[in-house]
Amino acid sequence: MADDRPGEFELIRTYFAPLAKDPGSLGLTDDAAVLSPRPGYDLVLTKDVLASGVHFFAHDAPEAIAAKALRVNLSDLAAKGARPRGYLLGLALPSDWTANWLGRFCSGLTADQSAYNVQLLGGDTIRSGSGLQISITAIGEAEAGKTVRRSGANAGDLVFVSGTIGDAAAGLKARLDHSFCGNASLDGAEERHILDRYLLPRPRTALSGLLTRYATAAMDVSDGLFADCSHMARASGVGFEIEMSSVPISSALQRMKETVPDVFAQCLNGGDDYEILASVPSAVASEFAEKAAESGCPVTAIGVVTSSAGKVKLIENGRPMKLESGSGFRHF
Ligand code: TPS
Repeated sequence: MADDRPGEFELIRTYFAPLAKDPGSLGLTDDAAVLSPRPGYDLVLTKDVLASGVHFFAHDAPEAIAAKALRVNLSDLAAKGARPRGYLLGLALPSDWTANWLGRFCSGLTADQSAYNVQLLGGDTIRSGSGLQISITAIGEAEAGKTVRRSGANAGDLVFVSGTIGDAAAGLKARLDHSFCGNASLDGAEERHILDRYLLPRPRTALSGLLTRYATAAMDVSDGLFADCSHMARASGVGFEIEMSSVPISSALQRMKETVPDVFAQCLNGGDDYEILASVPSAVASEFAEKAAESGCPVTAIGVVTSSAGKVKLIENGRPMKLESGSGFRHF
């Protein structure tokens, strides 16, 4: 069979060079990109590696796979209070890749580049020994010294989360079990909502400036809400007390709560949410929430920071609930 797929250099010229308009990318013609941070700004760097079967399914739409790979990185930048500037792309293609697949993957990147105002700065493409793998390094900038860490939460701060929690984990369950939506009595719109939340995270870039202004600590929720609360509590040397009934959920999750309560509980800590978890001093908490709502990314107070180091206490109907140990997503 004739192989009409482009070779490595033609592939860069045809597919990737049109994505690299930032002069620092040198048109993808050199060994490296060159980036000057603006005076008074820090560069903020983050990388996520995604693999088929681990973060997405091999037969998912190439546009959506591209968008997810970029967006999970933009979510990390937002959580640190940084604005995105560009990204590096490492792509390991399975041996049966097609020009059509790559074209669609690149149109997914093109759409998100204009939606989030970023450009491809450089990268590398190889043939994978196994399935598709994508590694993106996103580069952002934040006013010097103003990035938000996981480690700054203080006792008395309020704990906030953006958007709604659990939809993506429910979407993953629906992908794995075709009777899932029927069993949970979800209607068509609710089903589309959870499937969409699984495949297409919405990085909360609009919150980055508010986090640098108001938050004492922040991170994005990717491993599971309570697992990530534990990560932030430990990093800050404080405890969290979370009121379960305050955790914001969509109407799809509300229905799951009524129809399949055990599965609902698992979804709350299932991960893939890409929402922002932040601690904010109580004196400025309502101002933060008002400004977040104005920015189009509403936030909800779900609890308080306590002085019991590393402990996350979940409260339901006034009673403490046990947090399963080892809960949340782990690769190893
Ligand atoms: C096919 N999942 C994978 S990685 C991760 C989660 C919740 C945590 C965040 O990733 N199976 C498939 N797709 C998925 N998204 C999952 C399982 C769930 P990382 O720790 O790499 O940043």
